[in-house]
Amino acid sequence: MTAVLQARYAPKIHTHPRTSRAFFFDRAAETMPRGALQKLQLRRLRATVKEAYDNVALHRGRMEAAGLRPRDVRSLEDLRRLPFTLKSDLRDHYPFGLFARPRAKLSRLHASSGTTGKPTVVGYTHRDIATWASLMARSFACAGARPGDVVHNAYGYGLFTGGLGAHYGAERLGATVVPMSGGSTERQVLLIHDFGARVLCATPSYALNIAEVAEREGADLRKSQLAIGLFGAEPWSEAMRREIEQRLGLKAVDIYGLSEIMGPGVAVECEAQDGLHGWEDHFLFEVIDPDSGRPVADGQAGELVITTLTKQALPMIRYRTRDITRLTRERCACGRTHARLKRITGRNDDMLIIRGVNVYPSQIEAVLIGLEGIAPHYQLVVERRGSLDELTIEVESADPGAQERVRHHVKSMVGVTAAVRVLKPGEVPRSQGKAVRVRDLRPKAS
Ligand code: DLL
Repeated sequence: MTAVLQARYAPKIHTHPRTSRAFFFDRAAETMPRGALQKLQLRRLRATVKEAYDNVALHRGRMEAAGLRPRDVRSLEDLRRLPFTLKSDLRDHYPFGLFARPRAKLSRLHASSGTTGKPTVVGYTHRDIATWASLMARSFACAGARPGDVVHNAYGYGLFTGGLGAHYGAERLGATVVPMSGGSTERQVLLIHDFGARVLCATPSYALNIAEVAEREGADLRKSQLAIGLFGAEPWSEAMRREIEQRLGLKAVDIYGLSEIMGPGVAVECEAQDGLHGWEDHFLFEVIDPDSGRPVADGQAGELVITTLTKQALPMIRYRTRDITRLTRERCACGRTHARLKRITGRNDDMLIIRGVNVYPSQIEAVLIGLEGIAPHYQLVVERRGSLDELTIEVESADPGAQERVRHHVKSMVGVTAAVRVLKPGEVPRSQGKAVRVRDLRPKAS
């Protein structure tokens, strides 16, 4: 970040609006010097590996097959000798097979449906829930939320971790939570306004939906108390961030997490908005080459792999997230010492290969949002013609020249040739949670 930007952000970053004191939820943990952090990580890693080995047949079997015992983990580098865990392992041991604690000792279950087969089920002990709440509280504070704020929580409540994860975290911070969930968008607009929400929690696509409904209703949320949006659960682009910031009049902060590891609050941006701090006292982050499985250098893109350090019910050893990101350990302007993940551009399995060109939906999104007169709602339709995959981009516009403009800009900026279907305003389905960006009509492999 340039000195000018640092100067602009510095006074705001950690200053409590009412006390003008630097504000961290857990200053000692968040600013822990690297040496102390690594010591803590190693102690916790050894305990986690032992728990997993002693209590989960899959982990014990995999380690034995690799000729490893828990006591062989003597340094943080030894992490690389441990076998990976995959999403399919959770499915194959459905529902509770990877739990390290008896089901009766758990206080909660969550699940995600996914597109194929059985859901992935995750469990939490009482302590896991408390840890999650404090990591979410830390994440809220890192994003700029403060005790006493009204937090309007539009993440879905239920088996999805977004709603309850944000809810417990906001309460733990000392905020006043409005447990809205998704849907009833007109009502959301009214309550954001009337209850004086300072913080909005939603998926970025739903935040945009809220903005659109507010504009239609003639409610100017830019004049409301809203100051911070905590947006995540799906990939989104820098262009989308600017669009939401402008239309809702808030600072849009990126938050990342996944149910297999915990839920929201695994990593979050600080007010510098320059990468997401991954909470390294609770998780180990690696970025690997998805083909070879070998770690890539800091700054290089690859698949994020996470090991939990404090989870009791569902310890995860080298979980392959399929999410693509880059890791940086450079010092951050905010003073936190924890490594940062760069914006998660998409998932390995969301990547489309169109005539040999790798395309992530977020790349197309960035182009569409930059175009005048094209609404920021879109879907990508993938079909198979002969042996080739074809891409059609569905957008909304009232401009007769939209089709050619979109085709041209996508070709020149993403490098892919796509057909474009222009729909009337309002015709692309709106999201109330995670947006469906891709309609894959290719025949399924049997
Ligand atoms: O989406 C947890 C969450 C809730 C995160 C609310 C943030 C806010 P799952 O439903 O298990 O959990 O989906 C996890 O969503 O592996 C990523 O592919 C994607 N994802 C989550 N956050 C981001 C983000 C929740 N900030 C999967 N940017 C992950 C890009 C994200 N993708």
